[in-house]
Amino acid sequence: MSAEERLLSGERVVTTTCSYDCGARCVLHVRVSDGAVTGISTDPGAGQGLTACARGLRQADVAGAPDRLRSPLRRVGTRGEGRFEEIGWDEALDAVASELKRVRDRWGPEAVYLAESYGSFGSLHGTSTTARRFFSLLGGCTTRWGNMSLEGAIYASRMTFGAAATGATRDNFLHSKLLVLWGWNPSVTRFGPDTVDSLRAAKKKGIPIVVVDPRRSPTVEEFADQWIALRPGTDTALLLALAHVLITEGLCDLAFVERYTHGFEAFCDHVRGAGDGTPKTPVWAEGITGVPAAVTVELARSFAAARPAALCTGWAPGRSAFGEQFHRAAQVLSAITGNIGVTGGFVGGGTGILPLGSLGASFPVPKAPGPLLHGSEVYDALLQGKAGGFPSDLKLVYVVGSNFLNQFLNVNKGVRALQQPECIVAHELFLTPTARFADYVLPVTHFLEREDVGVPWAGGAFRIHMAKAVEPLEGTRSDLTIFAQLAERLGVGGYNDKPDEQWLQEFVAATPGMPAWESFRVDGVQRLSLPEPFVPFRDQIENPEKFPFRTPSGKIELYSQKMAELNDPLLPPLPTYLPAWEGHSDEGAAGYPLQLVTPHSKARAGSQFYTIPSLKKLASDALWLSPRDAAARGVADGDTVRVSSPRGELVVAARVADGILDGTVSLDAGAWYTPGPGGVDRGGCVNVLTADRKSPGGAFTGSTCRVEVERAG
Ligand SMILES: Nc1nc2c(c(=O)[nH]1)N[C@H]1C(S)=C(S)[C@@H](COP(=O)(O)OP(=O)(O)OC[C@H]3O[C@@H](n4cnc5c(=O)[nH]c(N)nc54)[C@H](O)[C@@H]3O)O[C@H]1N2
Ligand SMILES: Nc1nc2c(c(=O)[nH]1)N[C@H]1C(S)=C(S)[C@@H](COP(=O)(O)OP(=O)(O)OC[C@H]3O[C@@H](n4cnc5c(=O)[nH]c(N)nc54)[C@H](O)[C@@H]3O)O[C@H]1N2
Ligand SMILES: [Mo]
Repeated sequence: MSAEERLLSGERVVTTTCSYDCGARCVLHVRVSDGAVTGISTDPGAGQGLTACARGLRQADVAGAPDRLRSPLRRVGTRGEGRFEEIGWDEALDAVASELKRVRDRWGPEAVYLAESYGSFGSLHGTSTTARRFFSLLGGCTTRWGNMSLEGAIYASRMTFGAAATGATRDNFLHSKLLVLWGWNPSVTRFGPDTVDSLRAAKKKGIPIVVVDPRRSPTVEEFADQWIALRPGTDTALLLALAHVLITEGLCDLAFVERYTHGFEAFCDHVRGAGDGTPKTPVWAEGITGVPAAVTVELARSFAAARPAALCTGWAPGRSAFGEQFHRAAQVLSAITGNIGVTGGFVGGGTGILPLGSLGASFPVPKAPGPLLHGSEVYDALLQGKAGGFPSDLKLVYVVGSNFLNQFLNVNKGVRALQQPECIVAHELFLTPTARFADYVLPVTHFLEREDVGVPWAGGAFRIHMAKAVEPLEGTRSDLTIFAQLAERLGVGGYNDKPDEQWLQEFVAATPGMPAWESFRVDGVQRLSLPEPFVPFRDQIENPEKFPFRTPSGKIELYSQKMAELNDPLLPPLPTYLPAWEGHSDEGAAGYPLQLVTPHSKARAGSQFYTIPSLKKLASDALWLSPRDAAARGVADGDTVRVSSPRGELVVAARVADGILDGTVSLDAGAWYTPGPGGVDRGGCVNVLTADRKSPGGAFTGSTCRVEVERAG
């Protein structure tokens, strides 16, 4: 259709972006006619580097899905059974307000556990911010600490650099002489929409790329000149062995070390084995990681020779038992080779903080008092309460933008724990495995039905205006509206006293680098033009007297003084390989010989879109099994297999192929828990297998799990 024909037919095109917790944030052009979405496209030209993926292009299927919730629901069956009756909004809001009041009056605000997450990342309609603001104004509640994605990276970044945010813009890749993508799969798991484009440009330029991953991932297929396969959870051993080569062969950047780092001597002693009598040699690491010593020596030499070189860490290796050690070791390796704060280097760790601000101005959250639980403690806290040493007896669970039963560790314990509270409320678009356990489900709007500002979380120097494409689906309300209406019922003032547009206008005005609201709204996309790639800690390196690192020594802490003060053998001051529970060498897990990794899916954002047929057919929800491990179990490609751990069992199809290390299996996270006979999950939800145990530094341990596999039936 030509532009003229469009105009005549009354069709308009608006710009928006997905607001999910996906690393990308891409341009969507939404065609709307007669109040309905008629198509979605993206714009590889004008929006260079912001090209949407299949998930974005199919959002009309999500917003218009037949299983989308269209009425408030009240439970009539037993918890989790999934039987509900439809009720009116007034009745639902009255009931939820009265439950909140009852529980708070009787047990105090800390008896409410707010289970919020990032169903929406919008600046105004963010699920975490809208919920936290409500409960703060209400006087507090119990909340969660521990970032499920990258707590290991955050912890390490704070200890090493005194800062949580360490993101760089992606044009930086083009200035590296060597890229090592470590436990990172950006061809699938999106980290800024411009990441893959920049990697493609780097590859075209001839920059060598090494990928370190137990799987031959799509990133290995697309980019790797060399694939180094190591056993999951052994990364720190390999990083220390690389450091051993650098130190013993005199390949460190000593001028950089001298000027900017603290604790080099102690680190060298540690690597040479002064403390425990074990030098961290490539041969030592080979026994742990499975990576041949010669490969380690060669990688160390080429990393040192390539100046600058970028050691780009993903988050899955850090989302594990002792995951903070992985990020500490990677950061130290970058520091001793002088690759911090320079164009073409990389700081393994967190995300964000560009001149536009990290996550941008967003709906303000006043400070709420209240106890904190780590995400891995929530089920024990629900089951045991104060008697078990937890800060409160939880009576009401309030879920906003999270499918935590599916996405937290140890689903079967979660199923038992969710029988405990007196009331569960969920704001949802779909009847997820978590929402099935609610007493009240309140149906919410989709992002195509709201105006907002989209902010990338991984080093993207841009903002996207999210136009409201269509009116909310009948029967749904935004989280903001729901909380405002509950606030009114509970006599809480000031929750939302402005129209959406006024809030957004204020956010934009308060964000440096943004144009006037009206022109942003018309242009749709605001890109920052940066004179050179944005690199974290450039100031600290170029002008160390004026900008010291915010660590006790004012330098990059190879030896962390803060960690030394903890005096905790599981959080040692120097990056250390600590053999993991359910790691490859854990004899206690002998009955479960295979290590499970759980990557994110190309067809989902977390657990979302699992029920959308057009996306489901793009998913590859099969268990990857090496030919040797398959043969040992009599499993052929396509067979149905039973996967078990001490926590639970699931059945799923097997995909037998080269491309995964022997002893390791892989199943994408995010499939929906669908219990069948005997509680065996038929949906393929990995977290029926994982253990609800946190790493000492707070890392979420979804990548740490041992399992056994057998042919089913
Ligand atoms: N398409 C898509 N994109 C997404 C998301 C999504 O659901 N779908 N989710 C977003 C979110 S919330 C996040 S937090 C990020 C997640 O981003 P990441 O945590 O980086 O991604 P994962 O897919 O879990 O894992 C990346 C790679 O690490 C490998 N790996 C696993 N364990 C180990 C290990 O012990 N050592 C090494 N070296 N490698 C290992 C896996 O095989 C995989 O290829 O992605 C974001 N982007
Ligand atoms: N084993 C294992 N487990 C993992 C991971 C792993 O790699 N391995 N990854 C972990 C990571 S990195 C993450 S981030 C977590 C993700 O865990 P969650 O944040 O709980 O995951 P999502 O599946 O994204 O759930 C978001 C929910 O919000 C709903 N939603 C969407 N938009 C809105 C809205 O506007 N309002 C409201 N109220 N709801 C909305 C969606 O329907 C969806 O059910 O999972 C973690 N779990
Ligand atoms: Mo995440």
